[in-house]
Amino acid sequence: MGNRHPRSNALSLATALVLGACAFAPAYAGGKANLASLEDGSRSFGRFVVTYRSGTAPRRDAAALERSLGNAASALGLNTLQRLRRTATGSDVVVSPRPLSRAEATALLHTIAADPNVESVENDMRMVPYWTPNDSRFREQFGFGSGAGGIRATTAWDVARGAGTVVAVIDTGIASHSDLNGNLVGGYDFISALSGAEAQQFGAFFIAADGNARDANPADPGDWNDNPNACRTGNSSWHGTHVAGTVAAVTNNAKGVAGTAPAAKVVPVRVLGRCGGFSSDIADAITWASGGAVPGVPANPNPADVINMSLGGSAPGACPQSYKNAIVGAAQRGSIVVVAAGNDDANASTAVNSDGQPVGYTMTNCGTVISVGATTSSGGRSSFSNFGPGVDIAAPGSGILSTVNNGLRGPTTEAYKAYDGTSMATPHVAGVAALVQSVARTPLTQEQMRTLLKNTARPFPVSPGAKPIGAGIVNADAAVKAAKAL
Ligand SMILES: [Ca+2]
Ligand SMILES: [Ca+2]
Ligand SMILES: [Ca+2]
Repeated sequence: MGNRHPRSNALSLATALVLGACAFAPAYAGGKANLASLEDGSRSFGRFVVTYRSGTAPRRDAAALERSLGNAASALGLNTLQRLRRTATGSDVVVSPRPLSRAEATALLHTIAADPNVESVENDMRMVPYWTPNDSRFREQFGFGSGAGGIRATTAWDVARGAGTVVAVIDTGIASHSDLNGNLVGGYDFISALSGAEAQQFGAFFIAADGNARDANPADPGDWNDNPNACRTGNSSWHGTHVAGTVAAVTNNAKGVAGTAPAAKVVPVRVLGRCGGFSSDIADAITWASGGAVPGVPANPNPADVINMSLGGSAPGACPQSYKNAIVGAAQRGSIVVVAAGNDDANASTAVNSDGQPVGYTMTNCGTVISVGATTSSGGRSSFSNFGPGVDIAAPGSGILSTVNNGLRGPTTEAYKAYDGTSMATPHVAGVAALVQSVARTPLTQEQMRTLLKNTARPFPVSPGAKPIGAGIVNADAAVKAAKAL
């Protein structure tokens, strides 16, 4: 029943065109040529649907059809137009021997339509799925939607899902989670042993908490601390598992959450343990994640297209030279480095250190990185988000639901929890960068990516006022479409 009305409309339109044919030949041809069918987002065309009038020779007879197509082809300088098959309703699907530009396709439609036997001809339009993942808690993930605070991922996913890309998450490691494990590949644990007086006071593996120094297993043993002499006490955070889930949780599995780049793979790189982690370990992790050589560590078989660093200094401080060097190397190897602006409601570019020097925050002050501020579900600046001229772009960072573990110390059962932080905003942008790289004809450089993400960002629905957090909220849909058009 659903097809009846459109079909009868099409038939009466065809009848009207046939009646007008003799007096107005050019208009007749143009009317039969459905030029609007070229507006399907394609950049080149090669597949068309021709419908010959019922009872005509090309409709009845393959040889006549071949002659008709051959005439049209030679008029345009093409060798041939090949008929693929006839549809159930009697139209013929034909293909050109090479991709045609829009102008060529337009000419072809006009030429074919000029044959009086032709009832209609159109581009075999490319349809796309309006894909919304079926994950049971997807409705709670405002960050992916098209509301005031959303990054428009739901529409971007009709164009790109990050297939073929790798995102390294340099963080606390990873807890096993059935809504994440399927998208993990490789990984490494870069947390070194303590030495000297620290080792004597706390134990050599106090930070590592997994009983050894660097090793090939990036599993997160928990980063709880109950020693107030070491750092603030608290339960395990499962921070890396949360961040990784926002990048690429297993999506459309009717369970839990979706990820920003559902078809990307995540390499978990462990650098943060109990009370944090050393810059020297983190610098090596950046080098390794991007495919560079680190002495004593096997090469990363999955070099990162994008590196997510939801970490930074706990107070203003100059960027360590080891980071700058590692980041320059990572960029040269083609990894896009995305970092968190920080959660101190401070200027990430000019905040002063204990000596009164305006040094800003590490990682924002580390050169070519893309720095991410946080926004709420209504698109306003999250009250904790660092800000300033070094912050490039913003993404959802308040109330972000993702994968974690229930363990207060070591891992127990898997769970989902909502966290706040620029740490949660950053993987949205890293995920969008993966979406972009998955459709770009040539992978974008760090600077090209920054420019594209900023140019396509959505203006803030709520102005951040005197605390700027970049060009706008990252717009996955606009970014992937711009990348495809490059
Ligand atoms: Ca270890
Ligand atoms: Ca380990
Ligand atoms: Ca899921």
